[in-house]
Amino acid sequence: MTLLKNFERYPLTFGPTPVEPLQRLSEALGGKVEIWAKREDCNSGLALGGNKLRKLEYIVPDAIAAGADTLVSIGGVQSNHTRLVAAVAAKLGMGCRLVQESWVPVDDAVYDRVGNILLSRLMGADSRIVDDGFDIGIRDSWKEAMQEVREAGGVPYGIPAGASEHKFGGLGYVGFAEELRAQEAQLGLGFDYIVVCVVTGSTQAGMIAGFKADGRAGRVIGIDASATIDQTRKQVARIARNTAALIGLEQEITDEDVHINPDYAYPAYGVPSAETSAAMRLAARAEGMITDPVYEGKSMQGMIDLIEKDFFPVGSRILYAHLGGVPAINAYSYRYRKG
Ligand code: 5PA
Repeated sequence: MTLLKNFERYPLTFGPTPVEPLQRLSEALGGKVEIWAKREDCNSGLALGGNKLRKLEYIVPDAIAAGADTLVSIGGVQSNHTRLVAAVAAKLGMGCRLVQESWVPVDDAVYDRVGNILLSRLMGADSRIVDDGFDIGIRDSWKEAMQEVREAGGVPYGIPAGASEHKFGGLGYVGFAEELRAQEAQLGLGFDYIVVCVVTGSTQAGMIAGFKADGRAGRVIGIDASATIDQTRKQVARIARNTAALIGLEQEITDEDVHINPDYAYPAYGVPSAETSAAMRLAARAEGMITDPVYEGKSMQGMIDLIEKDFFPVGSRILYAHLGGVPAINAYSYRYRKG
C-alpha cells in the first residue's frame, strides 16, 4: 500500500475482497465482454459489511486521537453508511447518534422498521428520523446532533454523509486501487474498466486518485444514483483532487478523469425504475448475486445497458465494484413481493 504508507489504518475488514468472474451474466449479455465483480459487499463481519468500512478504516484513528466517545453521522432512513457507523461505534465501545433524513418518497409499510435502520437500532445507535429531503452536502441537522452530544457532556466525532466530505474520506478507495493492482498481478490479467455506483462521491473519487497512478482514472465509470448530477460531479472532482494532494500524487486530476454517467438515476434517488429491477433480477438469477434498488441495482442497470449499447469494446474485461447495500431491499418488500 505504497500510496497510503503515511496514513494510519484501523482494521475493520477481513482483508482484500474477493475478485470473481461472473460468467453466466457475461454469457447472458452475449459474451462480448468479460464481467467480473470485486465483492466489497462481503468485506467484513461488521453488520453485513460494505464500502463504508473501507473509508472508515482511515477515519477511526482520527476519531480515537480526538478522544471522541460518540460517533455522529447522517444519511437517509435506509442509509447503509449510518448502519456501518453504528457497527463501528459498537465495535469501538463508543456511543452513536444518527440523523436519518427522509431522502426517499417510498411508502412501503415497513420502510422505517426493517433493513438498515433495524440493524442500527439493534446495535444500540440513537437513531432519529427527521423530515429533511435528499442532499449529499453538510447539513445543519448533523451539526445540531453534534451540539446535543456536547451539551450532554459527550465528545462527538462527526462523520458526514457517506464519509465523503471528511478529509480522509477518499483514502479507503485509493486502497481499493492498490489492492486490485496486486490481485491483477496474482491473477495474471488486467481490467479495462471499473464500474461503480456514485452518490456522495468518495468511493469513486478515491478510485480516481488510486487509479490515476496507473493511467486508468478515466476508466472508472461512475454510475450516478443521486439524480443530482451537477452536485455529485463537482463533489467527486473535488474529493479526487483533495485526495490526490493528500497522498502526494504527482499527476494532476483532470476533468477527463471524472467519468460519471447520469442516465440511470431516474426516476429519483432511492426509487428503482422498471429497468433497475430488471437488472437486479438478472444478476440474482444468473449469478445468485443480490443488488439493492437504491445503489447497486442502478450501477448494475448502467453496466448492462452500456454493454448492450457497445460502449465497451468487444473483449473488454469489466470489473463491477459491488459496494454492498443489500439490507435496504427489505424496505421494498411490496415491490419485490413476487420476486
Ligand atoms: C453507497 C452510498 P458514495 O456515497 O461513496 O458515492 O457511494 C455510493 C454508494 N453503494 C454505493 C452503496 C451500497 C452505498 O451505500 N451510501 C450512502 C448511505 O448513506 O448509505 C452514502 C449515501
